[in-house]
Amino acid sequence: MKWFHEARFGIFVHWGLYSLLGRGEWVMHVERIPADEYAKLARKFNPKKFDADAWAALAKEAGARYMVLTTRHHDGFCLFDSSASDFTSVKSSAKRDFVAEYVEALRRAGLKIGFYYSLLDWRFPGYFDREAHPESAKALVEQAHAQVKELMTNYGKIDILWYDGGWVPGLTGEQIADFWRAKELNATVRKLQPHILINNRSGIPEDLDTPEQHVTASAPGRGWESCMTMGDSCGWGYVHNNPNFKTVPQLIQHLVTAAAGEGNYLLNVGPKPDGTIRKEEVERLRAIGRWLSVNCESIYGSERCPFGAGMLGLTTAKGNNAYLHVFRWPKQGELSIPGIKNKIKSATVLATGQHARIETGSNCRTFLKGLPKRPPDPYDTVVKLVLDGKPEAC
Ligand code: H79
Repeated sequence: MKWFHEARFGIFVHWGLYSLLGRGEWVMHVERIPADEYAKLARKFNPKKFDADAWAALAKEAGARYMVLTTRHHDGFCLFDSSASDFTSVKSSAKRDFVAEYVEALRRAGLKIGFYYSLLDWRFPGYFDREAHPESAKALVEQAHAQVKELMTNYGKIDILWYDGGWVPGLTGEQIADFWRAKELNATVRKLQPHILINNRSGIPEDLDTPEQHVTASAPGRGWESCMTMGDSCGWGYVHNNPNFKTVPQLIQHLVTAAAGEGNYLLNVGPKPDGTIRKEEVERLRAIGRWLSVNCESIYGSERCPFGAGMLGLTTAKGNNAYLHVFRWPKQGELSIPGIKNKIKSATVLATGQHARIETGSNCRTFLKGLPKRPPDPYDTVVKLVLDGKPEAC
């Protein structure tokens, strides 16, 4: 878990046949497109501009430390070579193993490597009705075992296995793990990839909780990672007209909220069918990267801080340092922070290097003065507090 806690920020990539339609990754199911009709998209999926090095370079520019790619989503189409299925990018018009290209590019860039894999596959009637189609249900589970083994065997060291689609109609809790034979599967995964982190979506908690579309911390000591879309929540895959892209400060606040709870933020992009990443996403990732280049020490390897930032934002910590994340810079440029027990040795604005004058009042009140009236950083001004020991609240 060490690298994972150091990382704090990853990029999720949803990309597959559905990208061609531009109505999100659920389009086949929601629009009830028959499997044979949907499969014809494989003939059109030939992304000439796909460049895994460009994806990796953008992730690095954003300050992310890892990526997670949909090696296969609920439609069953694989971006990798599989002996368990013909419905793959290798056996259709592209004739490329995109997972292999992705892995090689991430390794070159020094990024950690995550594989998203959907256990469910809408093409199997046995997924929807196990009793009517027992053979299909059995084949579905066998395919999942075979493909996870391929992914864990053919691409060298993999850092995260991100299951999804474990949900099975009518089953709950342990029944889900039993249906997928997840205990057996994950034991095999760990034998093949001893260092891997596995998420909690195969019916077994494993290493990581995965809040989706919200940032909510798990109990201290438990690994967690919030995944979110940049635009409307129904579209992880490319959505042609996506009118509600979050603003840069919203995205930065999500990242800081995750870091404040000792968790990670997995921010999604949905590349276009040609493999390029749209302007709206590129711009936002670059802006986050610019912010992180100045403020990274408050994020990477962050710890929980026992005191907050009052009305102004959130706090993170590391060792004897606390970081005030001021999202809402106050009118007179004087910060009022309640609840700090420590003696503060210095208070510095990371964006400008300016030192604040420190005054303390009764009731454990701290005032940071002499700062500008306008926010030094329009997104989140981080003030680093060097303390006399580990942060303590009063
Ligand atoms: O891969 C992404 C989603 O496709 C997947 N998990 C993330 C990481 C996911 N699987 N299930 N769900 C999300 C929740 C299901 C939401 C739905 Fe809908 C509500 C499916 C149908 C109605 C949202 C709205 C998606 C399509 C319409």
